[in-house]
Amino acid sequence: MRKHFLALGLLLCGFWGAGCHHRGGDQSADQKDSLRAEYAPLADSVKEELRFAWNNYVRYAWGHDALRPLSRTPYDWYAHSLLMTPVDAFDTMWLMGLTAEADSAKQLVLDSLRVDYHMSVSQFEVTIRLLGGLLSAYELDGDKGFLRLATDLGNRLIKAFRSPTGMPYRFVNLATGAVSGKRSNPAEIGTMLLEYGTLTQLTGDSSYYKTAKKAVVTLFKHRSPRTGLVGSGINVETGQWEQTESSISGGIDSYYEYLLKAWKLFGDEDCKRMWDSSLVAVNRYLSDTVGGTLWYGHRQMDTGTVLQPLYGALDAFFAGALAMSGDTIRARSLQASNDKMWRLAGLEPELLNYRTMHIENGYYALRPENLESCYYLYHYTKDTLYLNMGRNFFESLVRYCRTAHGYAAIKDVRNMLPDDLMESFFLAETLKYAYLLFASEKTLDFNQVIFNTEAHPLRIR
Ligand code: DMJ
Repeated sequence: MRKHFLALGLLLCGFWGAGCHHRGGDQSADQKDSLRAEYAPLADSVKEELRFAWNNYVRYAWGHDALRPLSRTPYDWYAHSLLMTPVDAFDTMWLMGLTAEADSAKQLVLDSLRVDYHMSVSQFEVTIRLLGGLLSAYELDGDKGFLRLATDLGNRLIKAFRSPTGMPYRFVNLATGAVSGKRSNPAEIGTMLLEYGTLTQLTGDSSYYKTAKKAVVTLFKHRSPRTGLVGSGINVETGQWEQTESSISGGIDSYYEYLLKAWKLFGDEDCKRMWDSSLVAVNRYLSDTVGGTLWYGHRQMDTGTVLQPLYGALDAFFAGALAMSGDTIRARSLQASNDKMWRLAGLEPELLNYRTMHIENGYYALRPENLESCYYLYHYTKDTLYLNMGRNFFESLVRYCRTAHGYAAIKDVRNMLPDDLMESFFLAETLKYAYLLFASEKTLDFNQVIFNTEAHPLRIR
């Protein structure tokens, strides 16, 4: 492994496109791509909005997990802060070339992040935001302090997998390893492969990936023998399904995403087989075409019976996954639906009945998935349609969600009233994908990385 670290240090500059001096974000250097040059001012605007969001975090929530922009107060998930926003935002600022801001986040994280508090945390949220953020920070910046924190955190989180089935409990106490939350779901069981696999590659300890993969294989084996679908609630002690509603929505979404991405990131052929087989089931039973428009709804996992024609902001990731898996036709079609969902009220709702087009839940949490898919669609098709779509998404974010002291979620897209929270994923994901969509491709070499579900780029080896 020692050899590996040396090699990594030497290679860090070359793998990230922009090179160490620029730290990314130098769109003007992209002379060859005149179309991209037209969008460079938009990339600059996104960067300014990130700076604005970060400055308000610094001013009103420094040292805490997130900012409440309306009350100008900090928000913490648990009794102690885990510095969600600085960890989540670091790589975005690094890629944008916001050097001073990235340095301040780095200092805060290295000086004060503690991962040994006596408190029970969501192993899923802490894995995707913190572990993913620390690993990506290490791969970009090279400071071993990030890797030390990531390894310490990984060693604590992995205790969540000590269940009779090997599928992780939902919560783990960072200090004691005590677990709770036996009723879990595919997303919270299957969204650790990329982070644990990267930790394995960086430390040489194979147990991280083995543990995460065993849980995913177990979950996959519990799919319905008849349809191949998974449900939305499973008991990790007994392996019994407790909620049999199947969808690509929240609670299941990133389980599928990681099957595909673990194959891409690690070349894991088992994951490819599980993805291929899951995709057949999802397309067969969950896809639903209404008046020529493609959606993915909710079905009973064993019978495929239609339960609800629901689709929402979280489901929007699937267009990008389809594009990444090579199905550009379905990907384009689904991204057209994503755009339609966004335009319905001017911002996308959390949940939509796509048959009646009635908004069932109008909350908008500053979610990234629609912009994320737009970024993938543009990458794979180079169709300017997606640049224009992304421009509209970004402009409506500025129009409706920007407040005097940061960006705010929206209580209901039918009245656009702001809610007092700026989630860390707005800085990790939403603005990162917007920036990468408009910026020079030299900012980040797409073919060298796979983004974890929180948009932290992890390097393909
Ligand atoms: C993020 O934390 C991740 O993208 C996760 O996979 C889903 N929820 C949020 C963003 O919407």
